[in-house]
Formats: sequence, structure tokens, C-alpha cells
Amino acid sequence: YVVYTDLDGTLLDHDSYSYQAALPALARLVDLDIPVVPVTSKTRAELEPLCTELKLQTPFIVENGAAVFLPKNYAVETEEQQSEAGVELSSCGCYWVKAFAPSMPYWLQLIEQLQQLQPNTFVAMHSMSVAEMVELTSLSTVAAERALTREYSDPLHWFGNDEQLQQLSDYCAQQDVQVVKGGRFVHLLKDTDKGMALRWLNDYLSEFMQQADLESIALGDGENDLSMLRQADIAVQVRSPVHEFPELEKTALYRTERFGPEGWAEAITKILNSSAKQSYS
Ligand code: 2M8
Ligand code: MG
Ligand code: MG
Repeated sequence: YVVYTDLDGTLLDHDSYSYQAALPALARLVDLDIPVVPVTSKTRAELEPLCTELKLQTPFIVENGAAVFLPKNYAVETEEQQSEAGVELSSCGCYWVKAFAPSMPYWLQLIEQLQQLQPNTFVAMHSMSVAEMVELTSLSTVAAERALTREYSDPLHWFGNDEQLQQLSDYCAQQDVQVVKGGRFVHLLKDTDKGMALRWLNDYLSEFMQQADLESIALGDGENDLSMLRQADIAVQVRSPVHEFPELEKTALYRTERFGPEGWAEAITKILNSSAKQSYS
């Protein structure tokens, strides 16, 4: 198995951002050498300290599938090995990076167009102060600064109505931009989504770990998680305290009873117990 997990509202509590309730299940995965890969709307600046705290030395996927970060000591080390595996990665400090999404200049010009199309319906993150971000998210000041350190996306704080959001979506669709809801913000995606990035990384890991059929488990709570839940062998929808389960047609689908990290632990425990039973029967 490889576990691909959303963070906010899934591994982390929607309100407190705590992962406490998931720790025993996470420890079980670590014991079994099952990699846990965060797949999130968050930025690299947010992921680095979190991975250190959770002792995750695994790859992670930032800004809704925008880029995959592979620690150099985890993945293949040399460019020769990479070209043998048929991939091209760029080097960035202690990571190899595979980027799919356009970078900030693209988003800034698109958002300018959107402002003209729909004035007074949203505020984009690039124009928010740290204090405003803290107010909207209840993140700490340091965490809010990290969330504002965006490399590939500019989430919108949306306050227009549904009809206006549909108009925005239609306009974006003409430019091949997808509009999806996260827990608090509206996200704009181009040339990627969480599902695409999961597919790429799972293929890469299958090659690298020399395991042909690496089974994937994906966990998420939001609309922005549906693409990765569709890609995964086993999909888990974690219950949210702020919205219903987003619609998903899938056979191997488990919906948790509990919210956030408690639901995360509930699902992982259930999956591990049932696969242990299978291998002994
Ligand atoms: C944003 O992401 C969440 C994901 O569900 C949202 O849309 O509500 C991102 O900007 C992320 O970087 C940030 O940490 C989070 C804070 O709530 O909001
Ligand atoms: Mg979420
Ligand atoms: Mg998310």
C-alpha cells in the first residue's frame, strides 16, 4: 500500500488543525513501512514543518496537485537513474520536483480578468494580509504566513452566490481552468489536479520501489479530493463537520462515521484489519 492523504478536514481537524486523534493509526502505518503521502492545497512552506513534526520522510504533493516534492534521499538520487526511469525532474534544494501547474504570473493575470468579470465576489490570497488570513482560517500568524507563501496557486476567499460561482467556472473552463471548493477557499487548477499528481507519483513509486502493482489508498473530505479518490484503489471519504459528502460514484468507497482525524484513524484501522484478516485466511 501507499496512503495518499488530504490534510485540512482529513488528517487535520477542520477547526483546530490538530492531527492528535490520527497518531495511533499513523504509527501503525509507519510500523508496517507503508508510505504516507500528503496531497493537499497547502504550500511547500506549510508542508515542510508539518512533515518534520510527523516524522514523514516521504514525498508530498502541494497546492492541489500543482507539484510533487520528492526528498532526494528518498527517491532515485542521480539524474542518470531518473532518465533510466524515463522522468525529468528539477532540482530544488533537498528535493526533486515535478511541477504540473503554471506559476504565479499566470494566476495573477487570470485573477485580474476574474476581478473584472465578477467584481466584489472574492478576495484572492495574494492580496490578503497575514492578519486577514489569520481571521479567515484561525491559523497562527506563523502558519498563516506559510499559507500565503504560494508558488503555484492563488486560492480565492469567495463571498459571491452560487450563480456567480457557476459563471466564474464557465469562464475559467474556456481557459482550461478547473474551479473546485476546498474547506474554506475556492481553488483554481490548471493542467493538473490531485488525481493526476497521485497517478504520476504512484507510477513513479511503483517503478522506484520495484513493486508492480502498488495499491493506493486515498483519503479526503472535500470536492477538491474527488479526482484523487477516483484514481485510488481504495477511496475514503472522511466526514466533514461543515459540509455533506461530495458526490462520488465508486465501488471501493468507504465513508467514515467520525469527523476529520478521528475518521481518518477509523478508516485506516478498518482497512489494515481487513487486509490482515485476508492474508491469514
Ligand atoms: C487553504 O486550503 C483549504 C483546504 O481545504 C481550504 O480551501 O479551506 C489553503 O490556502 C491552505 O494553504 C491553507 O493552509 C488552508 C487554511 O485553512 O486553506
Ligand atoms: Mg480537506
Ligand atoms: Mg485540502
